[in-house]
Amino acid sequence: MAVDLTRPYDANNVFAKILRREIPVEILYEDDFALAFPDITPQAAIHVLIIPKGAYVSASDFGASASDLEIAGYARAISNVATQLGLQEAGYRLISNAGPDAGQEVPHYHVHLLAGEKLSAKLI
Ligand code: IU
Repeated sequence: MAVDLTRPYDANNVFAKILRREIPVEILYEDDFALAFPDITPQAAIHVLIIPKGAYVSASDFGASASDLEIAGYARAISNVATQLGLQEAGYRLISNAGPDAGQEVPHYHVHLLAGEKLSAKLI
């Protein structure tokens, strides 16, 4: 079911459980602000989810409520993941779905990093 952006953060969502280490994942990157792990249903040769450690439902919630330090730290983490994956030259795509029209499924803010092949279906 698509995420309802009017609802408060649900601490039982799957990414919150991953952050609490209640669900195991292959951790590709971690720092004080973010955690990155492979998407369970990859849509590209490389498909990594990068999530902030704070409890935010969407990009809107994050942008409105996170501290400047968290926002800067998360942006830095995304850059670090791309660098760590060796994608500076080949490039990558970042996508974040927010709410029903975008089809957001997990109510913890996340960015999808897609890479490793020529990506099709360019929407913008
Ligand atoms: P969305 O932007 O909320 O639609 O993306 C959620 C993603 O989380 C989606 O690509 C799922 O494959 C992915 N995912 C996951 O990696 N592990 C899980 O346990 C669950 C979803 I549930």
